[in-house]
Amino acid sequence: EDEAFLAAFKARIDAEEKIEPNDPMPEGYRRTLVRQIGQHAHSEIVGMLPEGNWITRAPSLRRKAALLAKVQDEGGHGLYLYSAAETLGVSREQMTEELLAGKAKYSSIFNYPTLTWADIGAIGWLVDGAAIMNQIPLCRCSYGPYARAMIRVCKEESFHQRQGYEIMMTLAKGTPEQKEMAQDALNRWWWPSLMMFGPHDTESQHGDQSMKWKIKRFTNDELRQKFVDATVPQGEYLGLTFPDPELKWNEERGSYDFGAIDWDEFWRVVKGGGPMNRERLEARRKAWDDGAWVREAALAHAEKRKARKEA
Ligand code: FAQ
Repeated sequence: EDEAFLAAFKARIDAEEKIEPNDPMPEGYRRTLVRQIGQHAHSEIVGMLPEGNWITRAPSLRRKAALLAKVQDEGGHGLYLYSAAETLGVSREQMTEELLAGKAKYSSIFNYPTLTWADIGAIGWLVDGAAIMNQIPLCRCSYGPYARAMIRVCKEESFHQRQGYEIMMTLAKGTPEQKEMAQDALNRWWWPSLMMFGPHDTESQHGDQSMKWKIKRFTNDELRQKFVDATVPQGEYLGLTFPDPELKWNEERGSYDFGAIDWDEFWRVVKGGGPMNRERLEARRKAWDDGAWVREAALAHAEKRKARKEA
């Protein structure tokens, strides 16, 4: 890639032009997007599992209908995202194979178990809340298909976040046992939610380049701080406490200070050692294997039609 090409590409990025699938782009830009969009797609699909675990046990028909719709939305998000990645010349098959081989990641958050109904509330409130904080800026990502996919995804995530907060509100205002369940879920999901934003900026391998390419608009630490600032008052409104003795409003910064994240836990989970990693990948592998006959049949059908047309 010669300097003139790279300078022309940078000028387009600096001018806030959207990059489209057939536009020339540096190989690193393409690779970064395939990695990020592919991992984002995998996260949506794997993210259906922890909540799917509670569909048959939702406490009322209304809760069940809402949860069913939410999990279905996540499947849809995964499909838009795989399609967005495919515009960069990678196939869904390749991406799935990389996931199953442990080469492509998915969000660390989905490797924690959903132990009680309150976890469904905490996931909607915190996990979708964190996802929105991260994804709203992605609506302005320099790559057109990813940015456009994010607009609809963010609208749906905002419904998800509200349904979660409403579950938390109902439990927090319920019996002492229900409030205790809500508190326990917050205790378990708080730190993993902060980890969703990725390593500190100083440790973020891709961060600087992705900011320059305007794939990312804010750094990992900036988004994490915005999330803490938005979420702590919501937790206080619920009458719940956060499992962080160092969490404190900092008047000078106009932000909350918070305690140190356990990065050993983060990397352990990212590298496959979380409580549910093995189960999540097994579920994906089983779905892939069980669907093999559908892929074969679709292919055979397409070939037959093609042969018929040519005859
Ligand atoms: N988990 O250099 P950076 C959802 C990896 S929301 C696992 O900072 P980057 C909705 C990272 O990939 C969740 N791995 O990386 C939903 C890289 O490894 P690599 C999905 C992580 O890309 C809600 C290495 O660490 N959202 O699904 C994590 O600049 C409820 C170094 O990190 C997205 O994917 C992590 N938490 O920044 C569904 C959003 N963090 O790839 C169901 C799009 C970092 O070199 C229920 N992605 N790593 O092998 C992004 O914004 C970025 O990719 C970041 C990471 C911010 C996640």
